[in-house]
Amino acid sequence: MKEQLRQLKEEFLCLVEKVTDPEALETLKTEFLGRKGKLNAIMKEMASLAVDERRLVGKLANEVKEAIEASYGEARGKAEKAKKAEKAGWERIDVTQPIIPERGTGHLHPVTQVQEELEDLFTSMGFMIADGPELESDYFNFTTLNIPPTHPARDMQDTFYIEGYPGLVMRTHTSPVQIRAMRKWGVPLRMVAPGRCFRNESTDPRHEHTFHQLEGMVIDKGISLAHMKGVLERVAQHLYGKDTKVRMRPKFYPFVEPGVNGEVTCFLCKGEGCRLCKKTGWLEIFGAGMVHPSVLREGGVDPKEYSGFAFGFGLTRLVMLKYGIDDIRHLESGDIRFLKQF
Ligand code: FA5
Repeated sequence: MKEQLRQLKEEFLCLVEKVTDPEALETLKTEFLGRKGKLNAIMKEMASLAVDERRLVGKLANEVKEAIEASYGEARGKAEKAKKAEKAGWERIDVTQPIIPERGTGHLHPVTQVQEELEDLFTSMGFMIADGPELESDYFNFTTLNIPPTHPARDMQDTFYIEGYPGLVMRTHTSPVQIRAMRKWGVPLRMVAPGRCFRNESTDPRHEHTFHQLEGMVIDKGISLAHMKGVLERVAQHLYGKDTKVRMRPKFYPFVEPGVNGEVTCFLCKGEGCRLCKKTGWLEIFGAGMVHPSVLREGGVDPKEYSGFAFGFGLTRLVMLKYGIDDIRHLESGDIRFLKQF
């Protein structure tokens, strides 16, 4: 009888796998566990067993019943879900189905392509890749970066606010990852953090409400502006060729001191002056500077012992320059005719 019970269980487990219709599953269960079902038919023979043997067989029968019920429950859940999805017209994905040739395969967005290229370059220089939330706290986005609530620098980066959550903003830059990274990994630190940013501003060919930046930060003992220039030159030459020069001019950012505006020689006219660089011979591609002591303190780092630099590339701007895209708005448009070109 024990063998019969084991076989009964195996038989059910085998059959249940093949049934996908909820009603058919119910019928199968009744066939095995119903009043006139297979399990009861076996149990009827139990009366002829000795008391001890009957106890053992009874226990096994219960286990078999529980196993059958459990696998029935699981199969029924799956079947009902599939039926519901079918009713709602959800797409069934058959991963073995060959692609439709005329649609072709997709590819990475140009911003992602340039982002991955830069991630490779930075990891080869010993940088780690960090990440931070797009919905950021006002505190990390501004206050910890030396931009207190009443600071006029907040006007330059108006953003989107979330109704009912006054402490949260869509991050206006990737710089809050500086603080998050220092607090999480401590020093020495070498990281880059690419990501999406948001600003509430009128859009034009060079400005979008949604765009990408690539933040970078290096903190260690004895780090100077010369290290910063070396790293940024390496990036510029990687992007635009060996002859590219980097020019840094003072610019105010509350979270660095000194702060600079970084430009590279125009790759189109090689510094001669053209339409792309507005006849200046230079293209602006990043903001950077030596990390302000109070920002280091916010990150839990002692500014007497450590120094560092940080930079923020306009990643979307780099993509535009690399591919000669004349209007930033194409990049977030989702227009497949545009994206197919890259
Ligand atoms: C910043 O956002 C600073 N966080 C950069 C920084 C990091 C400075 C670390 C010092 C140290 P800024 O607002 O200048 O700086 O923006 C940096 C780059 O982001 C710009 O050069 C530009 O390429 C890009 N950018 C800014 N606003 C927009 C926008 N609305 N659309 C597209 N790109 C933008």
